[in-house]
Amino acid sequence: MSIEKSGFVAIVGRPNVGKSTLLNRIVGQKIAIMSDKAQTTRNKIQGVYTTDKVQMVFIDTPGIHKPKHRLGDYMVEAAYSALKEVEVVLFMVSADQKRGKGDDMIIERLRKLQVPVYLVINKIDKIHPDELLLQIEDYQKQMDFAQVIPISATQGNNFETLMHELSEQMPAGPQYFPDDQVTDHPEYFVVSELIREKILQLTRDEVPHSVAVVIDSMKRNQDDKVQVQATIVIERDSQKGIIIGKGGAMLKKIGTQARKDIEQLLGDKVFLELWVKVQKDWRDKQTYLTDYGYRK
Ligand code: GDP
Ligand code: K
Ligand code: MG
Repeated sequence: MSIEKSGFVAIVGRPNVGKSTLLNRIVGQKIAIMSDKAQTTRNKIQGVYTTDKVQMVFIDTPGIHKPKHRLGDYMVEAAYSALKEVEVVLFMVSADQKRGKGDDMIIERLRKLQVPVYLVINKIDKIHPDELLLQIEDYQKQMDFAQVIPISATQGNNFETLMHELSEQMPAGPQYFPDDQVTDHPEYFVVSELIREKILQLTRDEVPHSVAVVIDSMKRNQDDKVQVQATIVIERDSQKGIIIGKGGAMLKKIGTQARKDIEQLLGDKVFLELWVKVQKDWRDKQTYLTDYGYRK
């Protein structure tokens, strides 16, 4: 058998509804390795699901609910425009939470889409079936969903149904990724920009705009914490002291503030490690970074 159908599925929903948990179930393993392959889209490919007949590429759109930082508006627009190009959008909500402002904000945008939107009500293990019916009724009043699928991402209820319905929705298409590839990450550059922004804000005019931040690695741990290692590259030794600060105070401040923004961006806890390096030819590296496809 070979792949006959393929397509993209976007998962949207406010934080903690269970998007990562579902993705982990989809890829059948904890996402621990992120490749450094370039991506042109601003939305991270979170998981690839491959059977003998169909390949579905799941993208997470973390920018949707967090338009707070400098790249915010751009991220939100990019996230929503990406939704036009997928085969299905999964709008995920949590069965044990009432519809809130965050949900309404997303629904408002989803209503304008031409692509089918599935309402995925997660965490049904936490509630009584009567409550579930009320939830479904409430959401169906907000917009027309192509499907309503209640699931439990942790227990696995209805998971097969969801995968089956999605597979049915996929058009004829090629295999985009090799069988064994489950994830890919394009967000290096935005993460490096967030760190660079903090350096410029906190050191003011003492460090020139030519400072570069290179992401050495980005890995997701077993507990879903994202581990980021980055190097701040400067051109002169004199700048090193400014960035590190007295007893490392400045570097710590940069790290703390950047970490908070990165957490907002990714929607997960982040462990950030920063190094400082003097290197006169860092511009080569910056060229390398633009290869990641990020364009403001
Ligand atoms: P995300 O922010 O949307 O990616 O949400 P996560 O996948 O990180 O899940 C947030 C929390 O909800 C975690 O503690 C999960 O273990 C929990 N969770 C996710 N799915 C379910 C579910 O189906 N049932 C229950 N009881 N908890 C769940
Ligand atoms: K989370
Ligand atoms: Mg998550």
